[in-house]
Amino acid sequence: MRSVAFSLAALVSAVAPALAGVHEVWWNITYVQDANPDGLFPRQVIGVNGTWPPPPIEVSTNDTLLVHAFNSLDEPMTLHHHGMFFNSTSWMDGAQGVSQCGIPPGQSWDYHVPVNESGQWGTYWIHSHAGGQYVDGLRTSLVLHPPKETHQYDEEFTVILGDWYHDQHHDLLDQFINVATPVALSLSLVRSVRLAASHTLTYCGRTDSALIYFAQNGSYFSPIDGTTPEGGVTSHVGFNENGTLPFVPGRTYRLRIVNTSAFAAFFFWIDGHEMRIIEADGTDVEESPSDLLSLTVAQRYSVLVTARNDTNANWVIHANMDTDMFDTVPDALQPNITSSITYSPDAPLTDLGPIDEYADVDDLSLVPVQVEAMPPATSTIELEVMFDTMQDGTNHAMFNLVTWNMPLVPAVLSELTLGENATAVSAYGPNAFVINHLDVFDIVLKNGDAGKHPFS
Ligand SMILES: [Cu+2]
Repeated sequence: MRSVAFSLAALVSAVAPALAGVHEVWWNITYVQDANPDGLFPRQVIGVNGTWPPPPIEVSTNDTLLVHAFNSLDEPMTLHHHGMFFNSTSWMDGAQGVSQCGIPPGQSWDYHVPVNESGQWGTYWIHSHAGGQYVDGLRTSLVLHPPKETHQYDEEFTVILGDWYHDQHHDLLDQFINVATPVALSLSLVRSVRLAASHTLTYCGRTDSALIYFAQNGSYFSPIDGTTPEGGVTSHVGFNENGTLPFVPGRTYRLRIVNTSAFAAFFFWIDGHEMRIIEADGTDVEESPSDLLSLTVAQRYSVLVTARNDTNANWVIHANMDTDMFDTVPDALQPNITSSITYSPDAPLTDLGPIDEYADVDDLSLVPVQVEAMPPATSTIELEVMFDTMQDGTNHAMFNLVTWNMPLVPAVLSELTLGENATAVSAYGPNAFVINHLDVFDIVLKNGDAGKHPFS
């Protein structure tokens, strides 16, 4: 028995390294001209290797992900792998000024994402975490495939949602922080909140339009045959009504829906089809029927959708922005966008129109497949969110009446170099919190503003 156990152990250790691979991508972060995904306005965006949208990434959980990022922009940039754990390598987390300095123009940085060690799978996304670069387009989906999925389905699609702006993010920010801009007006333009803890969000309250598009196996879906989108450099991808998901009767599909917005929450539903939620933000959950999904910024849900038995009609997919979040809804803004499910290219499109009432997903009622008891918290951090005018007349968002300024030395680098002073809270500027390793703490967020706000 003993020798069998030993030889098995030897076999496992000999085999395991060979199973793990490295999923490598080379990303040259570039400005891309003439992107016109909504067909309304060609603009410069931030893309990858001269293309937009940036390539969607799908990785096996046997592998690590290695992103070789080269910065061809004229300002520092970073990449943040949203939702991924970087246990003991937090300098790979990509938050400029918090976990790293931005990659300088003309320089490169390799992001090692330990997919095979983090114990995570499911639906994530990647975005710039420097200034508002992701508002300018530096964002894409990241799907992690375990060797065996919890739920059964025949095929899967990634559904990417996002608000869309015709102005560059620098112009949006300038309008907001301008001393001449009265606070009420400026707040309707851009809201920038930087969470000192780990994340930066740029809230842009003046979106111009919205996008929905699809990916599978690391590629985007082309426009429907016969359509000629006003796409410019983005005309190879089917956006909104120019895109469609092909369905075959009898099959069950997994849709991985990601909200990559800067600001807008979406309501999502499919005419003539029911959805069953099976994943929330990387956690598999027991099947939970849902007519309507609500996704705030950065949220992801996977749903199972079983195809209809008939091919007599195609059906509209709805993605409506939650306009309650906007201070004003400009006349030109169409907050409700559509795409479709196609059974037959010749069948008519069925659009059941608006729904009576929006409702949020009751996410607290979702049941994880692997239930883990929540450990008791040993401390509480209270953060009150406010937007107000500073003494110099500029408008800022703030936690507990203190706005965030990017430190010269990112917090993680201070932590790694300060030795025994690393736990001195004063080393990290205002609104910093020092907690003990493996402590569990609650964050209580209080929204002191009149508008709704997402946090991630
Ligand atoms: Cu994020």
